[in-house]
Amino acid sequence: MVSLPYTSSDLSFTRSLAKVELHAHLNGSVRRSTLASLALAQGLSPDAIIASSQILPGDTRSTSAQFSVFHLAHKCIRGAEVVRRVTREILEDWSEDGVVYAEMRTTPRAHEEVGLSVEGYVQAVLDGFRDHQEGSASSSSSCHARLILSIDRRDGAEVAERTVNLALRHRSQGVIGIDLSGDPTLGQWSNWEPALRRARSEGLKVTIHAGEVPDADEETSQILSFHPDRLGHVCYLSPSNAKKLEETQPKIPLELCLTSNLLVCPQIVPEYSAHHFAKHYAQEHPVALCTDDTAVFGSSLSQEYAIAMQAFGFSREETKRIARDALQASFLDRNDPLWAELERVVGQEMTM
Ligand code: 6MZ
Repeated sequence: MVSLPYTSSDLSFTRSLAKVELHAHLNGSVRRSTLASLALAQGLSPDAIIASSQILPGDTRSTSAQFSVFHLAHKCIRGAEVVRRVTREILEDWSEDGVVYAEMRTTPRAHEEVGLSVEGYVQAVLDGFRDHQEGSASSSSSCHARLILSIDRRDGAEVAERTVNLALRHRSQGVIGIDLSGDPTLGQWSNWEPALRRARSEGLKVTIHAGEVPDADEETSQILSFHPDRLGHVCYLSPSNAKKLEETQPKIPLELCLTSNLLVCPQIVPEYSAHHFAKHYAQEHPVALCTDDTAVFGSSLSQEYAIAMQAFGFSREETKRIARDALQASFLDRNDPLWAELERVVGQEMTM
C-alpha cells in the first residue's frame, strides 16, 4: 500500500468537501475486494491479481509494462452483469468519498466469449449509472455521472470512428464526450484525428491524454493545434509546447492526477511538491485535480486533495476553490438542471 503524505485533519476536511471527478478510467477504479472475488470466480489467484494490478512506488518497469496492469482487470471483468455491478460500486465508492459529480471514462470492448457486444458494454455501464442513482435515491448523497468513451491508442481509425458512433447513439443516456488514452508509446495522432474532428463537429466534447512520455513533442504540438476541450496529464511539455498551451485561447483545462504522475512519470514528477499542478494553478491556468485510476494507484479523490494541501500549502478556502474550478472544467451542459444544483453544492462542506 502506498503511504500518502497528508494529515488526517486535512483528509477529514477533503472527504467532507463536495467534489467533482473529471478523469477516472472505469477498469482502473474497480473496488479491490470485487476484483479479488472476480479473479477467484475465474480460477485466478485473488492475491496475485491484486498484487499485480497496482503500480507502486519504486516501480521501474517501462511505461508499456506498467500499462499491462490493466489487462488483469480486463481479464476478470467479463460480461454485462459484471460490468454493470463494478460501475455501480465505483459510483458508490466515489459517493462515499464526497464525489457528487463524475465524468467516468471507459473503452468500449466486446466480451465475445460471453456474448457481450461493444454496444452491450456501453449499455451495461449506463445501467450501472442508473442502478447507482436508483439505489441512492433515498440517501442524502449520490454521485451523478456522465460517460466519456475512450479510444485506445492501440486501435486505429476504424475503431475510433466506431467509438464516436457509439457515443452519438448513447448521447441521450448521458454519453458526453470522447477520450484518447492507452499506452502512450503506441499509435499515431493521424489515426484518430479524423474521428475526433467528427466527434467535435457533432457536438461531443473531446479530451486527450498528452505528454505522458518524453519524446512526444511533435504529437503534443499536433494535439494542441487540434484544441481539445480538455487535456490529461501534460507531464512532459517542451518550452515551445508550454508556450503554445499558455497562448491557446480559450485556455484548455488540464486534468491533473498527482499520484498517477508520480508513479508513472517519476523522472518529471519525482515528488508531489514538484508536480506541475502548482505551476499551472499559480498561472491561473484552469486545472482539475483527478485520480486517474483509484485502484491501480491506491488513492481516492479526497486523498489527492489532501496531498495537494500538504504539498502546495493550500488553505481550506483555496482547496474549496479547486473543487469549484473542477466543476467549471466539466463537460456538463450549463442548461442541464443538474448544473445549478452542482453549482450550489460543489466546494461546500457536506455533513456525511
Ligand atoms: C493513459 C490510461 C491511463 O478504459 O478499460 N488508461 N491511459 N494513461 C493512463 N495513466 C496511467 N490509465 C488508464 O480503463 C482502463 C484503460 O484506461 C486507459 C488504458 O487504456 C487502460 O487500458 P477502461 O475502463
